[in-house]
Amino acid sequence: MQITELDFMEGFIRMATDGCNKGWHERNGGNLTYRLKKSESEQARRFFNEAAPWTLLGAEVPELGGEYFLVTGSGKFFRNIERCPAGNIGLCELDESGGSYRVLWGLDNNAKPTSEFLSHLMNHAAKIKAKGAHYRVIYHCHPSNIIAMTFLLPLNEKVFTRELWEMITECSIVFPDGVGVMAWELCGGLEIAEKSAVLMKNYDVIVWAHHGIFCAGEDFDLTFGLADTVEKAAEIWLKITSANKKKLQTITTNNFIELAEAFGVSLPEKFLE
Ligand code: 2HA
Ligand code: ZN
Repeated sequence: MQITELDFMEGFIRMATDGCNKGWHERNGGNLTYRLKKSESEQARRFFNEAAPWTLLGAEVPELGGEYFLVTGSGKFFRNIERCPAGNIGLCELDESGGSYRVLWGLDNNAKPTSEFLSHLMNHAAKIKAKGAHYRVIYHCHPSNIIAMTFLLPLNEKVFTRELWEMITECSIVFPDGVGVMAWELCGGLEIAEKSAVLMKNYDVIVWAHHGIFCAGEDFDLTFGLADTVEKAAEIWLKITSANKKKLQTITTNNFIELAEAFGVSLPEKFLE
């Protein structure tokens, strides 16, 4: 058995490949991290390089001390992950302080974790604190239609949430909390990480203007499905907007209230005005 045959590895690689096939990962665009369950790190242990050296993260995320993560590599292309996992992704351990990591498997030839690793860790921590330890995935991708929307609408959560919810009946059930929205921000830095972590308390999806989306989920299916649903809604929005006609009918506030009751989700008041 190879490490890449373990279920969580296959799930990670399949999600990366699916995102790539969707056209969301041009060149080295995007990054993905997964926090392993205890049973999964035990299964993978026999493949670990226990002599791997520690590297400082640049900040501490003490809530995640001692946890294990699968991460995409810095500068690596998602399209190469399936063909060569060990060269493009890695399995990292955080030390007990949450201030250093080491690569126990993968990221061959001295490759590094994504430049957004610290940002992902801060957002894992924010999500766990807000929603619970069942959240394990942080995913960033560059889907065209949602990026296009950020040039055409005011960058505010109410406008984006309502427009997206109205595009497909399932949307308010798939992302009942709505979407967070951030103005353009320099990527790779601490600022975008900190602002995202604040929004992560309330939202599973954050739209980064003129860049992409940053989202969190409990497993690969739910996180990928979330990005897919948001992007499909954005595609419909762009199609109807391009038709240059006003909507003649839509899903109304009363319809959303009916949906919430029927599916047992709670929709924030501020999106129902
Ligand atoms: O990893 O998408 O935002 C490349 C990026 C950074
Ligand atoms: Zn990006």
